[in-house]
Amino acid sequence: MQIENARIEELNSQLESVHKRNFDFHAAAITNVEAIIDKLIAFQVAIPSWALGAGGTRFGRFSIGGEPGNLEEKIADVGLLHKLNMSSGAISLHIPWDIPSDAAKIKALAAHHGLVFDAMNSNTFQDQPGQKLSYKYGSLQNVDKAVRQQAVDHNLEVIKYGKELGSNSLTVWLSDGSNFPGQLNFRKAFENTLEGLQDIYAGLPEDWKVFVEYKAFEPNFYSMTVGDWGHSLLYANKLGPKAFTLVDLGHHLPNANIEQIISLLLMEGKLGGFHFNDSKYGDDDLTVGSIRPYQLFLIFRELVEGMNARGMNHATDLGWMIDASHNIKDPLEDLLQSVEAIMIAYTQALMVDDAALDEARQNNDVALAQELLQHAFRTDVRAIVAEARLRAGAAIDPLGAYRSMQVRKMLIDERGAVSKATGL
Ligand SMILES: [Mn+2]
Repeated sequence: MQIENARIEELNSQLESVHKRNFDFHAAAITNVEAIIDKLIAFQVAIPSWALGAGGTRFGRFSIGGEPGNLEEKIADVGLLHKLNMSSGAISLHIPWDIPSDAAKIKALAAHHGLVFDAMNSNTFQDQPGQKLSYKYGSLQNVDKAVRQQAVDHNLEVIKYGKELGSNSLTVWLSDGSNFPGQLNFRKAFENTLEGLQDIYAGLPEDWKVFVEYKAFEPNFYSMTVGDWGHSLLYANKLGPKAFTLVDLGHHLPNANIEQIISLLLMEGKLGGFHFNDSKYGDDDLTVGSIRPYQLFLIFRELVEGMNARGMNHATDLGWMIDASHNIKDPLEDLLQSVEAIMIAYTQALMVDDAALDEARQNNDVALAQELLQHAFRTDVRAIVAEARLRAGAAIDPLGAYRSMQVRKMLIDERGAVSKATGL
């Protein structure tokens, strides 16, 4: 299905006068509101292909119906999201789930929906049907050179597909690690992994980046070979200028100060990509901003401050992606909510009075420094975000529009109630 512009305009016209009143009221209190709106319009968050169906836990999976059954339908779903919010203009693919049989056709289809291809993702955390060697004891860290080579070859193949589609980055997340003390020699596991990453790095096209994603635990519960930002930064520094650390919000030990990690990675010029989600306990992969919105704001605050300090383009110099799973909600509704939470936190981060904050810090005025941050966080910026959307041609209220148009019902009519998407 496709959403017609006229339908969006019709729904917007019903909301426009209330929106205008809200916007005028809130905009009057923000000094740089026009500059903020320009930045919001430019900012795009990639949608991962594996988040468009119902997610599962190890206990079960409950289909929501109308799930995309192939790459074409996944692109169509992201196209629907982008049409509604004009902030989801990229899709991130996962190989082997999304191998394009006809790259030119897939590229044209994405362009038709206004989408580009974000980072490509490899998969060495599962064994695929017909695969020669098993990743049961790790991929790049494996004690068997032949298994390591198989994992390297897979990543090189992912780069090949990415080149065909016009992507320019590869995200490597390894589930490698150990479940029990004694299982691994940590140093040898690191060295094997580095050697494999070097082989992959050598296969990167000139204008590509590789993102090394870390995760503190799961699926291995004693050690992870790329377990934290220190490990990832070590690999990235040893690999070279095209290698960067990728931060996934759910991949830390409880209560880690993620905003500080971000500040220091940006200082080193080694933050490359970002995966948004939210969690209460571990890698819960919940809707962005649903549990800890203040943490999300503080993270965005460091992102904006650190990118500004290096003269970086907010929209293009880092890879922005949602990496979440949807066990009980309609994934498309959940993704609309996540993008909205990201745009709100970004807006609030852009509102912080940097000069006043610098001065408060210089004077060791701790209370004022806190006030300056919390003033931005406590400001209702929803109308600012909606205005940016309206100007970009999207819906004032994307979730409301999605429901008014009965998009899920139409997808179920089109694809059936038992379709099942590939993913996590
Ligand atoms: Mn991730």
